[in-house]
Amino acid sequence: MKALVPIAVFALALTGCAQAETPGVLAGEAWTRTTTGTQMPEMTAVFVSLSNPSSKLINLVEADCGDVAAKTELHEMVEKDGQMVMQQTDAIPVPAEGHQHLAPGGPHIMLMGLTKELPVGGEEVKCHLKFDNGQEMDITAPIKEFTEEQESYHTHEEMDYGSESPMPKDNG
Ligand SMILES: [Cu+2]
Repeated sequence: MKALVPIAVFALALTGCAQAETPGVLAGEAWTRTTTGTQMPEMTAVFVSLSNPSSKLINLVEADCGDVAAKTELHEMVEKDGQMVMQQTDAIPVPAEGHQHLAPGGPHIMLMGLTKELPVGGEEVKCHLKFDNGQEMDITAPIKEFTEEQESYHTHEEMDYGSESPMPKDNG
C-alpha cells in the first residue's frame, strides 16, 4: 500500500503542472495607424497579430489603450450592401492552434475620440488586452504609416483581383 502514496502525489503534481502550462495567447507585431494626414484624425486603430497555441478557441474580449482615446472598442468587418464596414463586437476570436491578425480591412482595436495627434514614430500606444480564458496582457504599439496598399486590402476590387491574375492555362 505504501506505493500508492507517491503515485497519488505524482498525479496531483501532473494536474497542477498541466494547468500552469496551458498556453495562452501570444501577441506580436503590434502597431498603431498614424493620424497624420488622415481624413478622420480623431480616430484610428491598433493592430496586432495574435497566436493561440492552445487547443481551445480564445476570444479577445476587451482592450483598453488608456487616455490616448476617449473610447476603445473592438471592431470587426462585416459586409453590408456589398461593402465592407466595421462594427463593434464583443469578441475577436483567436482560433485554437491558429492565428488572428488584427489588420487593416480586418478586425481591429478601434480608438475613438483621440486626445492628441499620433505622428509616425511618436509615443507608442500601450493597450491592455483581456481574453475570455482570463488571460490579460499589455501590448506596445508603435505608430506607423497607413499606406494605400493596406487601405485597399478590404475592397472588393482587391478581392476580385485574384480572378484576374494570370492562371496557369493548359494551351495544349
Ligand atoms: Cu473600427
